[in-house]
Amino acid sequence: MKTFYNHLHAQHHGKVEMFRGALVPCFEVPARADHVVAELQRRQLGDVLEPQAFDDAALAAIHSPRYLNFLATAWEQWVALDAAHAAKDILPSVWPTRTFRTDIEPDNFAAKVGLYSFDAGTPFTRGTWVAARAGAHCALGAAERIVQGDRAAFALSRPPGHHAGADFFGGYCFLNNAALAAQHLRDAGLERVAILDVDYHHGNGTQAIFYDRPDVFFASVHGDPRTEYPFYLGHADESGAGAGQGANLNLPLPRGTDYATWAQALETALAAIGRFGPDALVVSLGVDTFEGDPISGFALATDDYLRIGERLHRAGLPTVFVFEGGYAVDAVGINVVNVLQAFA
Ligand code: SP5
Ligand code: ZN
Repeated sequence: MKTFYNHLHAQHHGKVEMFRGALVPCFEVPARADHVVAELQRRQLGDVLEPQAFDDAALAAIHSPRYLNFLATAWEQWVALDAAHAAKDILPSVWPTRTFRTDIEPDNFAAKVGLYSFDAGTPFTRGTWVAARAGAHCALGAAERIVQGDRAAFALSRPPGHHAGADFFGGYCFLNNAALAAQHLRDAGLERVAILDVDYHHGNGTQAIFYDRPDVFFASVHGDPRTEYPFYLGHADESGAGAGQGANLNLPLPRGTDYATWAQALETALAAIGRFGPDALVVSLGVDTFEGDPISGFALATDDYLRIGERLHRAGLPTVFVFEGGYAVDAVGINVVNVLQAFA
């Protein structure tokens, strides 16, 4: 299985995120991807390639023009406010909640940051746009391998993507890599694509992007949003809208869930995907379901990731794996590569 990776990911290196009234060091760090690359190479699990550059039009198939323009210019706008800003990251501090307007982009920079974000845990740094774009190209490159007939490919994208919507960032995500991969498959002529999101956190961005579409099925196994981030989406009664009715499946599970229960939800998701009958599968591969994860609450063990990989192989679909969360930095490489190696 080929892996698509770009060293430019390291240019996204946030300093701090807001947590319980304090700024704490970011959990989403460059070392996460470095550990995955090292483990892939240690086990010799196929080539690690830099993706080709894709036109920004590929990003516009998922993200809005004004959001992409914001991402591309945010850092220069920030530094233009005050040269001293170059030493600090951008963090939002004000948001348009219910009753506010979101159709008008404010001139004020802080107001723009809030318009295009949903949490204070996702710093935008000097290198964020370069890294996020390179990560999106990894997802597009991996999807293109499937178009060319490979059984599987891995996008080692960083920053992650599944919390990013058509026009917002948050949850450490800026561009929705899994959505871009799925759309690339559609645009290449595959009629139906399924996305299976196994990250601990609900993929609110991916769900929102495809919620009213019948051609892309979204299934997610995740921590119950009543107690777990991102809180405001991911409930079991969200089944799609309009033409997309029935093409969304959420399987929320309580904090503390172990592999036996988690694996039953995986079966439910795969059965629904089987009924949908996709031409390919995109897996949002977060490994923050790991028992040692510092910000999550499931109890999967390192060997369980081998079983996940075997099970996904038995689903029998051409599969694009896209890296998402997983914050136990020393284990993230082993856990991700367990899935990939067992699949291969
Ligand atoms: C892609 C992804 O996995 N994004 C997750 C974003 C979660 N952000 C909120 C983190 C809350 C941190 N809670 C710290 C608990 C420490 N005990
Ligand atoms: Zn996550």
